[in-house]
Amino acid sequence: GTKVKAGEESNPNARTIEVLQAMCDYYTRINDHWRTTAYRKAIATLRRQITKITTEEEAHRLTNIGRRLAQKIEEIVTTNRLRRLDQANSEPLDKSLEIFLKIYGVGLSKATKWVSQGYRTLDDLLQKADLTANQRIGIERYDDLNTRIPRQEIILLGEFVKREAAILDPKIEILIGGSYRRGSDSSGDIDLIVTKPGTTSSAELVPFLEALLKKLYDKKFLVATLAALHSQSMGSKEPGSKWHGCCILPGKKDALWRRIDFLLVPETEYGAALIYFTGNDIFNRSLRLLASKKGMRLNQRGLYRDVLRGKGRAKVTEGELVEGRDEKRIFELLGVKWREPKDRWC
Ligand code: DCP
Ligand code: MG
Ligand code: MN
Repeated sequence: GTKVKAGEESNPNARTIEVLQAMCDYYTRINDHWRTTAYRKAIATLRRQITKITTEEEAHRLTNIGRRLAQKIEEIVTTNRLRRLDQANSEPLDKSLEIFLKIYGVGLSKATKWVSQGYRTLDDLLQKADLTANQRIGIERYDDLNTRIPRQEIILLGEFVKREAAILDPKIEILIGGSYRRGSDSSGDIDLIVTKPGTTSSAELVPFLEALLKKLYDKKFLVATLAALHSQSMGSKEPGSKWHGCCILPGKKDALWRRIDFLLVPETEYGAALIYFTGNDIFNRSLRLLASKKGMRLNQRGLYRDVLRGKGRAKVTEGELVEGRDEKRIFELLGVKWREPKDRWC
């Protein structure tokens, strides 16, 4: 996003960051994840600089800034603009494509295909296209699902779930992760991490979640399922540990449909899962890379050591679990200073 950190104006690279951010926003809009990530990383690096970076060479010496980005940085500093950005702004992305790309769960290939088939509006899709159940939900609830959720509503939604969960099983613990845990004042969805003391596998939590989901449907809190608990569509290594769907705040007038995710986590993996589900995604990637450089492996289940790696860091053996339970301990073992969730947005 276009988040501006306090004190950004005083950063010596403020103008460069501003232009790169606009370029990053453009790549986000056209769903170019690879370039979006490259720009986000470069911006994160620039934010940490205490001097103004003025040349390609200087920029290229910094972490996460490749040759082409370094050239762009020099161009911005010398001309105060970026030709590539001017060009992006003057070639408005095909309007239909832009609309289709904002349908929940729709990527560039699907959106492009629909445009090439002659569809131009959401109505065209509803009436003529061959849609999956999820695509239909994404279109019918297009405005709702493209509206960010205010922090106060996240709190209310979370309280609703926690209340029902406590009635079913008072030992269950539910924490709101994702951007909410990082302190965002609005979120794209609500991410709930479910655990229980004494559990060692997420399978032990499945009966509870099934009962909870049923109750939440009965209470008209849940309104749609996008990825069921037992679907393997999400490529999860442990099927049956997550659920994705939509919910509304019961009793609220004109309540919008909101995206809601549940993640089941045994106590033994809670710390690693917290790190993963708190994010953000870039922060997670950098921690994982660091672990791999230290001969370890971090995933959403734990930190492992003695991982044998072959060519290109490809994993050969699983390694031995060092820590899964304790979030702070994982930072320590990685040799990283503890970062509060609010400081984990890049
Ligand atoms: N995550 C990740 N890599 C991904 C997707 C997710 O590491 N490709 C992790 C980090 C995210 C967390 O899962 O913070 C939750 O995913 P969300 O997509 O819900 O992202 P956020 O909660 O961070 O942001 P938003 O406000 O858009 O929901
Ligand atoms: Mg989220
Ligand atoms: Mn989510």
